Amino acid sequence: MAPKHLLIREQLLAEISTMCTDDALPQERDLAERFNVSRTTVRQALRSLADDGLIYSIRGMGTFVSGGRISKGLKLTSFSEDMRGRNMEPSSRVLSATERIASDEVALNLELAPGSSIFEIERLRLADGVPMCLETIYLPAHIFPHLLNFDLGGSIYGLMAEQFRVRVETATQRVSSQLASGIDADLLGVPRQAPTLVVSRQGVDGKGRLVEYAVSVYRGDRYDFSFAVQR
Ligand code: 16G
Repeated sequence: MAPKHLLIREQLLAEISTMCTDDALPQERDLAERFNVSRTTVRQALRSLADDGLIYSIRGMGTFVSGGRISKGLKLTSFSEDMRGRNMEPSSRVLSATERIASDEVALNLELAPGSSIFEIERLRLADGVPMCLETIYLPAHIFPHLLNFDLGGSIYGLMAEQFRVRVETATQRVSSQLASGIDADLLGVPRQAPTLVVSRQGVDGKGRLVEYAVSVYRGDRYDFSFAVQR
């Protein structure tokens, strides 16, 4: 059986999806009583929901439902995991998938020698059928042989793990803003020149190899990024 805190997380997730932004969750003590578990277990479930950006706490006030945005934290996750964690069904429209020689920018970001071969896959990512992000990923061809023969409409991280035993363990990310071009705006279903958040990721596997360079263009109205900072 799944650990208790995961079962409680699932139940709370179902409740949160019917609640409105900034609605208060019941007190820790009441949840512990209702689920017949310790407060430590309740706290564990709440912490995991908070880590995923679904709820937030204000000291002395309680815990509340986060806004309609997907809040990205410090956890390394895939698009599919992000959506499923929020009870949404991920899907993709593959816009293009090719094998080519890496451009200078891509070669630099994957630390490949000039002239190296890469796969370039461009996909529109949707949640419950609603466009969320436009993603272009570049993968070294020697690490993922015959990649284009596989179904690219599902989770690429799932495919990497199952077919190639490669897992992105750490990543360096850069976030910038950009006004949506005409084509991007049409695909994302936002007005032209709408603000977007562009996140580039250099993904490193357990062996320390750069296995992915990805550029994701997120709808500015659906995403935010939150970090704990320290002095
Ligand atoms: C995320 C990653 C992207 C990765 C994708 C895999 C960021 C900024 N980017 O969108 O690098 O390729 O997930 O998702 O988080 P998938 O496994 O659902 O295809």
